[in-house]
Amino acid sequence: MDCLFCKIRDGQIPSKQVYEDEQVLAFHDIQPAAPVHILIIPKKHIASMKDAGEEDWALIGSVHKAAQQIARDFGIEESGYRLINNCGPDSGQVVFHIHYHLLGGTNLGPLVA
Ligand code: DGP
Repeated sequence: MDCLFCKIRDGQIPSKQVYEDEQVLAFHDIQPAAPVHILIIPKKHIASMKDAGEEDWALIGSVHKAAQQIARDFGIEESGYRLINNCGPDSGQVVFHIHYHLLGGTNLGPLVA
């Protein structure tokens, strides 16, 4: 399977990792859109949120839990942060392995300009 984030998970493509547990991995986005811009992925390959099954919701919960921990580690828990999942072409999803963007470190302004 030709998946960029599976390759990052498997160490075939380098990344700046900031968090790892049994089920979740997180690393810096290569094109940061904010002072803190971390991508958080389930290690399991699921292309998109629309493809998540009943058995995956605990895993998605673990991704959210990791986001809380990472925000804490980066000192942005109190100032606030945004957690975004793009699902499908209209959202701008370009990498088809579920991921959340954790954005913060500045006032992000309105979600849609
Ligand atoms: P999305 O549009 O939601 O599918 O976001 C994909 C993100 O992945 C985008 O912000 C840029 C990031 N990205 C693309 N290629 C790489 C890469 O090779 N390494 C890292 N760390 N991030 C990447």
